[in-house]
Amino acid sequence: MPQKPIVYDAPTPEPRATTVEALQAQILEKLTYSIGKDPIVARPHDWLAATIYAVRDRIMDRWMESSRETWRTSNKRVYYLSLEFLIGRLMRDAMSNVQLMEPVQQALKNLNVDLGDLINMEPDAALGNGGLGRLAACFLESMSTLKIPAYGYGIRYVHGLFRQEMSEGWQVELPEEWLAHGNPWEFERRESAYEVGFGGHVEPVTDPDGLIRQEWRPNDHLLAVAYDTPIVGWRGARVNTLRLWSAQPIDPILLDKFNSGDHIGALEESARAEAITRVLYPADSTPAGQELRLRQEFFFSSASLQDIVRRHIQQYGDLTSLPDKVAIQLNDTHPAISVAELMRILVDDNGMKWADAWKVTKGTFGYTNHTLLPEALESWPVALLERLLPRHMQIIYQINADILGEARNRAKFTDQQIANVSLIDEHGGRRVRMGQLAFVGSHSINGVSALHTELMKQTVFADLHKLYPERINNKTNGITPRRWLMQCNPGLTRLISDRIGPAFLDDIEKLRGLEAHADDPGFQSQFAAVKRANKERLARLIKDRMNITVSPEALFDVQIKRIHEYKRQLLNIIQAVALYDEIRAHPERDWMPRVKIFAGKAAPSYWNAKLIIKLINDVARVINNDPAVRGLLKVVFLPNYNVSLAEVIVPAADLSEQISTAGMEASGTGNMKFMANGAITIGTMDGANVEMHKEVGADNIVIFGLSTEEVEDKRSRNEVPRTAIDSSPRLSEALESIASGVFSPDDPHRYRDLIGGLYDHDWFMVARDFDSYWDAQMRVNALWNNKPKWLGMAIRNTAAVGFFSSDRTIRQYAHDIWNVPTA
Ligand code: B1H
Repeated sequence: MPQKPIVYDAPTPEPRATTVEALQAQILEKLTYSIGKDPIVARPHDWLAATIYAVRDRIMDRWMESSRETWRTSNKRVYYLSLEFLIGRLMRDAMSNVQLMEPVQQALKNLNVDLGDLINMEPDAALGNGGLGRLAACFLESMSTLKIPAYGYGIRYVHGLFRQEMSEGWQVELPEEWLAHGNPWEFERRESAYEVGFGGHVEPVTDPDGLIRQEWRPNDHLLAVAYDTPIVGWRGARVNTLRLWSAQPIDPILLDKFNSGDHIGALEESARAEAITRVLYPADSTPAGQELRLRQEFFFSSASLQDIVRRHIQQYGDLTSLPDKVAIQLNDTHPAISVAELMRILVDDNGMKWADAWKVTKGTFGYTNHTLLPEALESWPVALLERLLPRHMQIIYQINADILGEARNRAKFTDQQIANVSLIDEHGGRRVRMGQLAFVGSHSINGVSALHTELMKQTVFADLHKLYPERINNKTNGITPRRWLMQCNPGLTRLISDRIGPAFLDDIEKLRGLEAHADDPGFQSQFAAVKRANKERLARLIKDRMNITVSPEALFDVQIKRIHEYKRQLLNIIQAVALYDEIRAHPERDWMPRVKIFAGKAAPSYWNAKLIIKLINDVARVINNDPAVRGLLKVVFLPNYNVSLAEVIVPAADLSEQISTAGMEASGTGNMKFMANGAITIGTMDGANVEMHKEVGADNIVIFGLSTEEVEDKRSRNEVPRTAIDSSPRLSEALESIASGVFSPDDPHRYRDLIGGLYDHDWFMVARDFDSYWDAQMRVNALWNNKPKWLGMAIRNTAAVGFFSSDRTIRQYAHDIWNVPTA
C-alpha cells in the first residue's frame, strides 16, 4: 500500500506547561484518567506511573519535533545495534535532562508524595550484563545530547539480568521482573511489525527478465513487534528512539489443533516464538553457544534491518544511497549476522549486483570489538547456521571466497595468513567466525581503549589488519556525566558549580578549572563534606541491607563489577586476608580503618566466579566478627549489583579497584565513573586505566603490577608461579589459611582447588602481582593518612575526567566513522 506523503506543517498540540501547578494538576489527571485510580486509594506504584506519564508528555513534543526534523532535513541517521542496553532507571534521568526535577518534586510534595520514594520504586531496565550494555545506554544519551538522529535497536527481554540473592554466601539466581507493573515508558507499535524467518531452503528463481536469483523460503516464521522508548538528551537537546523488538507468533493460537482437542499444542507456536525474547543471556564476556542465542541475534538483526531499509526507501526511493544516509554500528559481534542479512536484502530482495551490494554493505556498517579473550569470540557451527539460515550460509561462503581471493592475489598471503583471515575456522568442526565476518563487512573496526586497539592489531585481527590496514581505529569508551556525576552526585555537582560556575554542565572539559582549587583547604573541606554525606548514605544502606555497621570515617575501598577471574576480585580478597593477618600480628601499628566493599554478579554457569563470591562472604564473616580486628577492617559483599546500586556506591567511594590482569580488560567504564566522583584509582596498566593515568597524571593514581608485555612473556615461557609465592611470606600465609579452611570450617577443602590453581598455572597472575598490589595498598594507606594530599588527588581526578565523557567518544564516532555532524 503506498504511504501517504508526509505533511511537515501538520497541526500539533500545545506543548505541556512545566509549572508546579500544571504538573500537579496533570499528575492527578493521569492518576485518574489514565490509570483509573482515585487519589485517595492510589498506591505508590500508581503515583509513580502517573508521574512518569506527566514527565513523558513533556518529552513527547521534543520527540516528534526531533523526528520531523530528520525527515525534513534528510540528515543521515545512525543506528546502534546492540543485544544489550543496560539503562537502569529512566525517570530521574529524563526529569533531570529536561530540568523538571524541582517542579515535579514540589508538585508531588503538594500531593503529599515524596519524589525520592517514587524514584527508588522504579525498576531498573537491566537489559544488559555489564560494561557493554551500559556503554550502549550512555551512548544513546550522548547521541541525543549531541543532536544526532539516532536509533538504538535491541531486544525487549521480558526478563532482564537475573536478580542475585545470597544463600549462606552463595549466589542464587532469581528471575528479574521489570515489567511486572507494566512499563509506562514504552509505546507498542503494532504497525511496525516484521516477519522474521528461520530454516527452510533456498530456491533459484528466474525473473521475468531472465536473471536467476536465489530466494530463501523459510519454513518457520514469527513476528517482531516494535516497542519504542524515548531517550532524551541533556537540556532536551533532542529525543531519540530506543526500539526494542518483541517476538510474537504469527498465529497466536492454532485453531485446528485447539478444535481437535489439543489445547496445549494449540499454544505451542506462541510459546516457541515468545521464547526468543523471553530472557537475556547472563554471560558477560563469554558467549552462550546455544541455538536460542543465535535465534535472538538473527531475530533482532533482521527486524532492525527491515525497519531501516523500509524507512530509507520510503524517504529516498532506492538503496544505493544507503551509506550516505545510514550508518549502522554493530555493538560487538552479536549483530554480525546483519552483514549477511543486508547482502541478502540487497541482492535477493532488491536485485542489486553482488559487487554493488558489497560496497553498500561495507559503506554502511561499522563494528566495535569489546574483548579479545579467546573464549569470548563468537563462532557458530556451520551446520547450525546452514539449518537455521541456509541462505546466509551461502552468502557467507561467497563473501569468504572473495576475501580469500583478495588475500591470495593482492596481498600474497601465506596459507597460514589465509587461514587466519578466513571466515571459517577449520579447527575441530567448521565454524563461522563472527568477528571476521563483522570485520570484512565494515569500513571501520574499532577498539574501546588505546591499549585494546593496539592489541587488536597485534593479535586476533593481525592478518585482517595487514589486508585492510586503514580500517582499525580507536574509540576510547566514555560515560555520560549526566547520570554518573550530576544525577548520582548532586552534592558534588552543586559544589563544583559554586566554585567554578555551571559551564561544566554543558562542557565537561571545563572541570579542568577545578585543578586550581585542588589544594585550597576551604575547597578540600567542602569536597570532604560532600564525600562524607555520600558515605553516610551508603553506610545506612549497608546497615539496612546487611546489618553490618561501617564507619563513614573509614576508607571505602570499592570493587564493583561482574565477577570474573581476569578482573581479579580474588587478588583483592587475598589482600584482605593478608591485612587481617597483619593487623592481628601488629596491633600496635597505626592502622587506619578500611571497609572493602564488593558487589557483582557471576554468570550462573561460571563455577570459579561463584566460588569467589562465596569466598568473599566467608572472609567477611570471619573478619567482621573477630574482636581482634577492632573494626579496623570490614568486608561487605552487597547483593544484586545493578545500575541503581552503583549510583549509590560510586559517589561514596574513596578508592576504586581496577585491578585486572594487564591486557585483559578491553577498557572498563566503572573506572571512569569513580574518577568523576573523586575516588582515587588503584589499578593496573590495563584498558582505559592507561589513559586515565595519562589524563590525571602519575601522581594522582596508584599503579601497580605486571605490564601487558610482562604478562605475555611469563605466559609464553610457561613460567611457574611457585617462586613468587615462596618468596612472599605474606602471600603464602594468606593462601595457606584460605586453602586449609580457616574461612570455611564447615567445608575445609572448599577453596583447595581455587587456591591450588594459583600454584600450578596462575593464568591471571594473581600470585605474581600480589606483592606489587600489597605495596600499592600500603601507598594508599600513607596517602590516606595525609588528608590534604588525598583530597588534592581526589579533586584532580574529578578535574581530569572530561576526556572520559561519552560525549567525546560519540563525537569521535560521529566524525571518524559515521560521518554525521554533532552539536
Ligand atoms: C565486554 C563483553 C561481552 N566485552 C559477550 N565483551 C557477551 C561479551 O553475552 N555475551 O555474549 C556479553 C558481553 N563485554 C566489556 O565491554 C569489556 O569487558 C569492558 O572492558 C568494556 O569496558 C565494555 C565496554 O566496551
